[in-house]
Order: sequence, then structure tokens, then C-alpha cells
Amino acid sequence: MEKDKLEECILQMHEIGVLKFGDFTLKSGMQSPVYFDMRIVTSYPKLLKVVSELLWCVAPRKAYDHICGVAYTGIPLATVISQLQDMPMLVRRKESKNYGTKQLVEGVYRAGQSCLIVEDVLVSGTSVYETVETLRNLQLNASDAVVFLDRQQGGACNLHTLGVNITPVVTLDQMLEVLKRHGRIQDTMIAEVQQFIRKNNVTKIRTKCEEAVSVPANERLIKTFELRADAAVHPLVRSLLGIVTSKRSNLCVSADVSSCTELLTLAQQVGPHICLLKTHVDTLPDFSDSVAQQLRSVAQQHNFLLFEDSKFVDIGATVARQWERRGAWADIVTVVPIAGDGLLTAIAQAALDNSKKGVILVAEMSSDGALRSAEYQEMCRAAAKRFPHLVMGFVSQSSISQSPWLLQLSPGVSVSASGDALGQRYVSPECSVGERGADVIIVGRGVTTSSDPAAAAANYQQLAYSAYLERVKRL
Ligand code: 5IU
Repeated sequence: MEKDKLEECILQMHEIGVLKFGDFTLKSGMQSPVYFDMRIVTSYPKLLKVVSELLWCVAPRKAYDHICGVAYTGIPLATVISQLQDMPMLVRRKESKNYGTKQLVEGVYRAGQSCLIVEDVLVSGTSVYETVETLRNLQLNASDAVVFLDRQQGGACNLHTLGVNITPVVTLDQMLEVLKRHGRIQDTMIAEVQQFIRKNNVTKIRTKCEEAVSVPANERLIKTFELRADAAVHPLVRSLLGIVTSKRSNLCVSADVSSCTELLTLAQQVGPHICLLKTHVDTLPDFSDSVAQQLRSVAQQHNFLLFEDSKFVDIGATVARQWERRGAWADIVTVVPIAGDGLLTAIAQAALDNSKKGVILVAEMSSDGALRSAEYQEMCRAAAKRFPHLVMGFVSQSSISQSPWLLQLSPGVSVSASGDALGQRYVSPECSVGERGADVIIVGRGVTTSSDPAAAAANYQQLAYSAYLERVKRL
């Protein structure tokens, strides 16, 4: 980026009153000694073009299919970039129209395409995130954003945890430094602004999941999978519920076998009857990229997702190292969220270019003597709220969440056994889904040790789906 061009731009912004010092109330209600009003720039076409060029300079060098500005000032900026780079633009409405096509996003796009987001100023990241959420709901890949000014109030970090990488042209500190060097502001004002930033450097994004508290008691259990798919925040929850309803299967088979040949054979056998195939690849000495690829093609053939029961539990830095081998190949992984946010942040970062990754939190295990602490369950719910674009739901034995957009997966299901010699405890599919609130049951040996795994899977599929239909009818 040309330094002189940026300095010129900052000085001109100061001259025309984009950057104001005094006492202002921000959109969030916060009082601030500094205000950045980029709307004025639209009255200065040359400056608008320079700002747009600077924004484009900091954008990750990727081939985006679209550009989309955050309403309102992001829109003219995105328009200029769209013109300069010959890049198609999408326009997100703040409210959907109640006439015509009722679209939230105008423009021509296809699921799976990528979109760069443009914003003028970053405080908490809420506005950027609302745009991301809308685009992701349309199956667009919205993982990168550029912003002119980062006020250094936690927005970049907030967005990062939601899988959005945002790059600023300039930070407030850098802007102050330029103004100081050119004698435009007093040291006392700089000190005041810097103190304000230091005191207010943590903000929060309110996501759809945060509103979970106001969800009526058994919302998750009474809603149909179709309705829940529509309300889902995570694109993979939508995909999975789509598979569940189209195949009429809420069965996950746990492929606990001894070799990759057995794994691939089992996947073929049970494929037509499942929505998910769960694995423990660390128990397969011959697991490789090529096996993962073959498994993926079976999954595509029979329309199910791949679920690695990785139970990541370490600090973020370690999980970041484990990710490639133990997580990257699967659609969904499990996490035991006892190490704080670092672990989920590491996964959000590792999966940044791929919003099609999901995490299931292990909230409650099926075995005898398993931890059943309210405090731990609360930690799981809180982690799901903080990482709505990563967390798809929980593995649990009871209904620990009422949010319809989160899933409950329950292992410990068998039609014939009540347990094993090592503490596993089983209930029937009807009990798991009807009484304990499972959306998807996980069955291992009930299928794998059968002489006819396909028939056994078909039986569990039928029992679990009927129990779900009964549940939504009954409640
Ligand atoms: N599994 C459990 N209980 C749990 C969790 C995971 O059984 O609480 I978290 C795994 C272990 C195994 C599968 O891979 O689910 C269940 O297999 P069986 O149906 O064979 O018991």
C-alpha cells in the first residue's frame, strides 16, 4: 500500500470532518471522544475512489466471485471496487421486501461462491457479522472482509472467532499518529482517545444464537427437522437436517472397525440408511488421505456426512497442530470444551477457508460414572453461543439445550443390550429420541457386530425416525 496515499487520505478526511473529536454516542450507545463519519466521503468522489483503492489493496489476494458492502457506507465503497476490479456486486438489504421477490440479497449468485465484504469502520463487528450471516444462509462463502478503520475495540477478534478474517486499511492508533505528525491534534486529545480505546477494547457481537435464552422451553423438541433447518445458523446443520429429512434417517453409525477395508465396506453397506458416519481414525493403523478420499466418495454416493469423533481437548496451539491429521478430512469433529476458547478459536482459524466444518461439543457421556455437572453443561452451552458458526450441537444423554438450531446426538443406543463390560450404558432408540431428546442416535456395535449390518442399520433407522415423528406429534 502506498504510504503517501494513505497519509493524504487521512489528512483530507480530517479536513472535511470525517474524523471528529469531542463527545459522541456510538450506535451501541457507548460514549466516545472520537467519531469517524465516513458517510461524508460520498460527497468527495475522488476521495471515495482513493478509499476504495486502499481497501482493495488490503484484501486477501484471492479470486472472489462477488463483493458486498455493509449497509450503508460499505455499499458505495463496494460499488467503486466492483467497478475498478470488474467484480460482480451483491447488495444486502437490511430488511427483506414484502413485495416482489422478497430477496434479502440482490444480484446473481450460486451456492458455494465466495464474497468479499466491505465495511467503513469496525467497532464490535456486529454489522459485518449480520452481512456474513445473511450471505452464509444463502450458502455463500463469506470468510473475508476489509474495513477502512479499525477502532481497535475487539471487533477483529470477535469476527475471527466467528470464522471471519477482517483486514483494516488503518487502525485508530495509526491514524492518530499521522494526525499528530502533521500537527493536526494535540497530545492531550491523543492521550484521551488512547485511554478510551484501552478502556473499551472488549466488545461483543450479538448473534442469533444469543437469543436462545428467550426460546420457549421445548422448542427444539417440538419443531420438525424441516422448520429447524430453516432456522439453523450453521450451514452444516441445515445440510444435515436436509439429509435427515430426505433420507428419513436420523441414524449415525459408529464405524468402530479394525481396518480401512472394513471401514469402506461398512460405509457402503450402511450408506443408504444413515445421515452420518462416525469414525475414530486413530484406531485404524492404515488410515490415509486416500482412504479419506474413498470414504468421501462413498459419502457423496449415499448422501451422508463424515463425523470424526476426535474429542479434541487440548490448548488451542496443540489442537491447531492436531487438526490437519485428525480433523481436516472430516465434515464434523467432536470437542471437549474444557480448555477455554483457544481450542475452538484454533479450529475456527484452521477451518477459516472452509465454512463447511462443524463441531459437536461433548456435553454428557453415555458411560457409567460419567461427569454430569451442571456447571460443565453450562460451559458447553456458553461455548455454543460464542461460536455459532462452528458449533452444531452436543453429544449428550439428555436435552441440555432448547435451541432449535442446535442438534443433540446421542450414543449409548441398542435394541438388545443394556451395557458392556466396560461401563457403556444403552437405552433403546425410542427412549433416546422420545424421552431423552436425541435428534440423531449413534449406534456402533448394534450395527457393526450384526451378521447383516445393512439390515441392522435399516432397523435402527426406522425405529429412530418413527420415534422422532412421534415426538413432534406428541409434544
Ligand atoms: N461414544 C459413546 N458414548 C459417549 C460418546 C461417544 O459411546 O458418550 I461422547 C462413542 C463410542 C463409540 C460409539 O464409538 O459412540 C458407541 O458405540 P457402541 O454403540 O458400540 O457402544
